[in-house]
Amino acid sequence: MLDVKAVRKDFPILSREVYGKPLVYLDNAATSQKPAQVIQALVDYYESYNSNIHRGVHALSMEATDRYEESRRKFAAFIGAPSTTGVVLVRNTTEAINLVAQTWARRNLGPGDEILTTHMEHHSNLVPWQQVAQERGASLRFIPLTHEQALDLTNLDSLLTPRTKLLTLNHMSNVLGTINPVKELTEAAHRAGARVLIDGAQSVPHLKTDVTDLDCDFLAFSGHKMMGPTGIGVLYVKQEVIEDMDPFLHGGEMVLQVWDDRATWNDLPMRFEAGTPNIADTIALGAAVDYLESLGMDNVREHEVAITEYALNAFRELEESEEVRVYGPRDVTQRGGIVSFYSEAVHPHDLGTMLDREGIAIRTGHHCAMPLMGRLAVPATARASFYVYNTEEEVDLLVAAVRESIRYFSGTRART
Ligand code: 7TS
Repeated sequence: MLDVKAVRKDFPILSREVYGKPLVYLDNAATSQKPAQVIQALVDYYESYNSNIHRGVHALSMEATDRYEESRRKFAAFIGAPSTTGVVLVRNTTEAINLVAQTWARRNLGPGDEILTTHMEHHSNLVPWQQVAQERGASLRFIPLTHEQALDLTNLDSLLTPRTKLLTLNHMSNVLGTINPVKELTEAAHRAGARVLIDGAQSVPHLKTDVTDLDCDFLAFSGHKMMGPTGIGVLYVKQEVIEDMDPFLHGGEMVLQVWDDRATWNDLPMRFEAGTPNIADTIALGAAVDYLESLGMDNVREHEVAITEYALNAFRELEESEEVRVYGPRDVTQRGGIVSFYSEAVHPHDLGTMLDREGIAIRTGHHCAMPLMGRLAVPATARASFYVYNTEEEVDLLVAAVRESIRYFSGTRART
């Protein structure tokens, strides 16, 4: 069990006020807050050993190189990767997915081929595939949703065909919180001869992830959603796949030898990391991984299951009076700590603004999932998303403020 009180003390920002009220931060699916240990890792780097890496013979450069590569080893261990060969450091999930689209997919997709994805993807795991499909004459197919917004796998056999070259899907939806059965889907996709990309942006920060067990070919995730800084993310690629991939950006760092008219590539995974990398943030993400490991990912999950269950119960009365619709599976073992909801009485943006005045930070909008909004038949939703430092008291404040906003806007409407 997490000692949430103690955890909260590690996050300096949680003691600030917003409009004179204690901050209630419920926008963790957008980005998480950072513990002092991560902030200190950034300060230590810039104060004590800031220098460029991999090429230097001086002490600072060697120290920075060691710490940078140590972080890469931490990321590999955190996701159960067999080695660091397939652990490519990028800016974020979006860049990781685009890297796969620009390299592996452009080379391996041709006319008539299919990319299978789902109706609950973030734009980052949809638009790159639209682009590649257009360029290569391939097409996109979609796994539809059930009425509880889980994946409807009834017709999987007809969706996964010999033409399917890639299955790409999120492990956890950023709108619905739905946890998708990625291991079973990976097995099915491999049987059909397709490669599998898992968008782990929402899952890696919250669920113990083991790429060896999942057997996926690619896994993408962002450091900033798992207590690390912005600007650093990871693309994991299975060894047999990365060995057959061409570099995407060309220049320094990614080459071994260069002549006037040609060059050879550096070892893996460096050949995918052209130019000076994001040294400070990589090292600080290493500190974030240490922090998460010290909490224990099983404890992280246990806390989030409990708080999500509490939140779903707290919303029940508003649901029963049909003032609020809550999306995603009812079974908390099938979902993460993301609760999207919608009220006919108040536009999500107005709701978000009202909650903000109470110091409560939630996200409102389409959450970069416009096609999904269309399927839910709403213009936008309000979304609360939890992490290790959130408490039941904060959920109570959220639900009370939502109730109050609905009353206020219903009253306004009645008066006009
Ligand atoms: N995939 C999923 C499932 C996401 O939730 C996000 C970000 C991304 C990809 C892109 O991550 P990035 O780090 O490259 O931007 N999701 C959100 C969100 O839900 N609100 O703000 C960002």
